[in-house]
Amino acid sequence: MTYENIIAEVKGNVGLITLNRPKALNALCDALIADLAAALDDFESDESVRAIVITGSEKAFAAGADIKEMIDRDYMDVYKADFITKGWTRMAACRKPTIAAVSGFALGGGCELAMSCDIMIAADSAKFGQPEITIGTIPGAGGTQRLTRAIGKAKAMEMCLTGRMMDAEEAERSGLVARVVPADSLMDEAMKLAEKIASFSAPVAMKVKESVNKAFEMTLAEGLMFERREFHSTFALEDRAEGMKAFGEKRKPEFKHR
Ligand code: CO8
Repeated sequence: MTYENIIAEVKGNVGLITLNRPKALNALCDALIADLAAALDDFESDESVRAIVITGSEKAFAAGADIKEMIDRDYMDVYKADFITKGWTRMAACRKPTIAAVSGFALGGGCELAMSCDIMIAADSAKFGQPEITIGTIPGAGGTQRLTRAIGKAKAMEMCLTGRMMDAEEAERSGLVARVVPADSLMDEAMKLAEKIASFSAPVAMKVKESVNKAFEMTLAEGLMFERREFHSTFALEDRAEGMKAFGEKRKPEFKHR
């Protein structure tokens, strides 16, 4: 499938989405968000895809929602259309593991999109920020929520209240990104990570993702119970039987993703 604002391709068992509006630093216009949602639908229904990487260009992962598209909208426009809810929540709703490979600017909605992914890997050139306050608005796709959970109140407040950008090294130190790598090896490292995840049982990886995400939604007792039930449920999988059998036989497991 070809899209106007992104490039979507399957490489081995990894679905790769490259945001592709270079002239606007990958600003997330409505059409791009629709393309992204459609590509994710495709990847979710493609059984060969077991992990998804989303990236931008060297200069910008994405410089935010498209400001030019928003300029003339009024309250009733965004309220009636429930602006952001449909397309924007698609990434967070993705059941397969997702990795954001971030180079350059990840600002506003760009930072929020990256934070909707399960793992963020940053090039040493990456810059994160929630600059909405500088244009008279506030984050609308998780900037005040996911950022606060990731890096804590002190830094999240500072970033959202001043629009200050955080570089890659600080982002790693603060817990926003899993790893910082040299810019020229970003895609190699992100694809390697995705391929590693894709080499494991797909339903098990989905259960890991769902369980970790519950930590942000439930009390500890509820989360522990959810985890235990998911753990129990892996005993219904052929891949659990194969994984443990292979360990006993000192060989590599051959997962069937069932
Ligand atoms: N929207 C539209 N166009 C943009 C955006 C954007 N967010 N960012 C950059 N561009 C365009 C510029 O207008 C410029 O276009 P043109 O050449 O036609 O003038 C082109 O991209 C290149 O940009 P610059 O010349 O500004 O490049 P610089 O290297 O000088 O600066 C910056 C790079 C610092 C990233 C700068 O472009 C900038 O500050 N961009 C805006 C960042 C920002 O404020 N982002 C937050 C947007 S609001 C938001 O994301 C709310 C999210 C809410 C949830 C989602 C709801 C949909």
